[in-house]
Amino acid sequence: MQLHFIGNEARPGTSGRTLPVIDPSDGQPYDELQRGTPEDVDAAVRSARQCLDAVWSRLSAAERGRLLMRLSAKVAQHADELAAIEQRDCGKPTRQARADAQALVRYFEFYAGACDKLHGETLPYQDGTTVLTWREPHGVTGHVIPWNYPMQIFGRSVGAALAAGNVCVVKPSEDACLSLLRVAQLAAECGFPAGAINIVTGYGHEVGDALARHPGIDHISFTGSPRVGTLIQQAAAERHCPVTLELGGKSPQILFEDADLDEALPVVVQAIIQNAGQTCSAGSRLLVHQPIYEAVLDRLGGVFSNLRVGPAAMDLDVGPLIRASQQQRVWDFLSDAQHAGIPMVAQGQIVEEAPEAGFYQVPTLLRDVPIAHRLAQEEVFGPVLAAMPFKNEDEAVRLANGTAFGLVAGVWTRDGARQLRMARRVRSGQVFINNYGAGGGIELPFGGVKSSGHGREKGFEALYGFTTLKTVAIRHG
Ligand code: TXE
Repeated sequence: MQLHFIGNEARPGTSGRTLPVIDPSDGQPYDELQRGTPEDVDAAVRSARQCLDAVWSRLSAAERGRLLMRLSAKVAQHADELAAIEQRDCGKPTRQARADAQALVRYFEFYAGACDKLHGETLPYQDGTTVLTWREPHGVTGHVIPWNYPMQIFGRSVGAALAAGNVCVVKPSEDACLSLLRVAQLAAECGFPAGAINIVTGYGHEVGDALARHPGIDHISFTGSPRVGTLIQQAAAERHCPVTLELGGKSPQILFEDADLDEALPVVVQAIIQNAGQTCSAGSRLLVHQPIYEAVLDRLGGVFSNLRVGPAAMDLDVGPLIRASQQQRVWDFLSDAQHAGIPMVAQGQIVEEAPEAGFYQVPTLLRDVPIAHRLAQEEVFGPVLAAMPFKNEDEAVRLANGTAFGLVAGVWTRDGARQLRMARRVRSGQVFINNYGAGGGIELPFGGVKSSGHGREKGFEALYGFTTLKTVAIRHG
């Protein structure tokens, strides 16, 4: 039985109710979580505030950095244990679960080193006046975390918030929170003061909503669906609380006729099958220059039909999806595609060892997907790649920018001038040229434009979002 983590203690919730933890590989429950309440959120916020006032705000930036560095080392020591927890909870193939644990090590390491490099400026102003800017923490930050990369998203969001001098209340997803409860314990063992990191588990509409509305929360960061992002922003707007939103994407991979296909195609495949396509930056649309369209589909078709899907512990190309409703969501998209007459090029296979009740979905390559179809417009969040041809650069830009999202884009061409033109013309938070970083790059600022959200996480840039700037003007004559 899992408990909340508040004030460095494992605590039962006030409701006395629990939720099952389900293994996506076999669909069976194997543990229980607390079903949190607004009262539990309140207890966590109070614990965080006390910590901020009495301890955390009095630490120097270097002391915060040392704590984060210790936590990074501790996570590294426990990396195999954390990867095993994440693997079972989220259905991640072994290599992915291990990569996620290593990413958490790097996030804490990066933000440990960044703590004492965040500073303000002195500004030119009137004679006899000195003007300074200070970067101050918001205070108590709220973090609503999804189920696709719990450790990675915790690292980028909570790591940066702590580095900037905030204390945190975290609401992980009801579908995946075991690794984060363990990381919070490890932080306590490293000497993080009681209340610096608090975790309240439960449903989004109960715990997440209470967090977004709580008057003691000074900033809220959210990664998840556009629908819930809107709800969080509305709740936060009631009390003018700043928010950072990362709401996914429909990211294009754009292949020009002069692309190095031997380099590009393995990356294109990986960018849609990684984590079974449940990645905000998944390269879920493939835009291909007309002269190479057939050849590209031919080659990719061969690769897709050999992809194997099965239980997480088998460490195949693709593991299960997170839950039955997510599986149903992917099936609905595919059945819409079939009704619309969208041709399927190839599908992978589910291995015999996969239990019937697991949430499996084969990787699927579809072609000639019209830009207006929902398969080209909405996030499927499964291993489904929608290919379409383009005639020239203008059409490539029009298609790339033709959705409500704008998170990441990949451009594959050897032409240097075209590389720069495309990087300028595509509307997204990140553009990768001749490479693609689906979720990678701790150091690289990450976030979207349009419906993909606003604010930036990762890299040094994240620290600005977790601070507020104070201008101090001193008239001294
Ligand atoms: O997301 P939700 P779901 C997208 C992806 C996926 C779809 C639905 O397309 O298919 O969203 O997934 C919490 N107030 N992404 O339904 O509901 C919830 O408990 C406050 C993209 O799982 O947005 C969880 O912790 N919080 C994405 C978190 O929000 C609420 C990652 C995300 O869940 C809440 C996940 C409420 N009213 C899904 N309701 C990405 N950008 O990487 C739910 N939550």
